[in-house]
Amino acid sequence: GNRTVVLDIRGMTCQSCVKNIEGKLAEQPGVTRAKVSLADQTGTVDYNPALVTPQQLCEAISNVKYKATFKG
Ligand code: 9UX
Repeated sequence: GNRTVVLDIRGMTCQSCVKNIEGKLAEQPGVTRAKVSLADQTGTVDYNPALVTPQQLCEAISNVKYKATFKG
C-alpha cells in the first residue's frame, strides 16, 4: 500500500514556491498526494514505495533555491 513521508524543505519564501513544489512532487511517479506548508517548511507526500523513494522525491525538488531532506 501507499506510504506517507514528511519532507523538510528549506528555502521556500512565498505561496508560489509552495505551488511550484507541490506541482513538482505531484508529477513524480507514484505520488498520489502532495501538500506543502510554507509555515512549517515541510511537504507531506503520499507515495507508492514500489515506484519512488523519499530520496528521489527530495532530489526532484532540491535545486539552487530549495533543499529537501527527510528523516529515516
Ligand atoms: Mo515566490 Mo519562490 O516570489 O521561488 S516563487 S520566492
